[in-house]
Amino acid sequence: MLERPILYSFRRCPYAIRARLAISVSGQTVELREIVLREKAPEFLKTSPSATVPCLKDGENVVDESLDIMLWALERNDPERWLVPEVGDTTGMFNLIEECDGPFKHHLDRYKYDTRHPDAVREEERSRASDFLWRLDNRLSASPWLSGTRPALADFAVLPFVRQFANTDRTWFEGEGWSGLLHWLEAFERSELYHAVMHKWPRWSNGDAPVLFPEEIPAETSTK
Ligand SMILES: N[C@@H](CCC(=O)N[C@@H](CS)C(=O)NCC(=O)O)C(=O)O
Repeated sequence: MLERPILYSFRRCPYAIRARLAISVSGQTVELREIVLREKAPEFLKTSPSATVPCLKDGENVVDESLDIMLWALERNDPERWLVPEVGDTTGMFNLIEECDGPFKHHLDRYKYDTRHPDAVREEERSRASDFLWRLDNRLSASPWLSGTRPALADFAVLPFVRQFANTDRTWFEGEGWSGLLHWLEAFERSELYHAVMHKWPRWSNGDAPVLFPEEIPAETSTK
């Protein structure tokens, strides 16, 4: 019997969220194992070389980076054409994602977790992270999504991090005048896709019955 791919995940982790978004839209089904970061399951530690979530095990193949998991899913099936942006090209999307994962994430962590970084000045970190957000807002004032009228890979790779930034101080965020950015984030937070990937899963332990992701829709409701 063909083994189902296993996704080690953590509900609130923005990297894991983006992996789940791509898996969900691609129509792949995986076995989801919810990991508690302060007490990582030994099976997860044996699988993930970096000991970070998300980590996907597909047979003998281990995919340990969230962006690679997105590509793993979308290269199998990309019904909403996330890999084919309406405006620009994939290189442009990867450049934006690199900026998100690099400098933006660096300042986001130092803003959100400033007490863990004794040399960080919260407002300074927030302002540096905001440089990236101003640029996103600029693009999002011209079109509802980063690459035009429909969303693509860059939107879903970046949105979980912008959401984390926004939720650090939502009142401040909403007062910055980023109207394109705010609409973009709100459209994401209202979407069915977002809600489908933010389901609450119980912590996984070896021996538990497999939890499928996306959830199986019971046969009697799926035809309605
Ligand atoms: N580059 C990795 C980073 C993943 C990452 O850092 N995940 C965090 C959770 S949001 C993690 O697992 N940290 C390990 C820990 O807290 O022990 C990826 O894109 O998947």
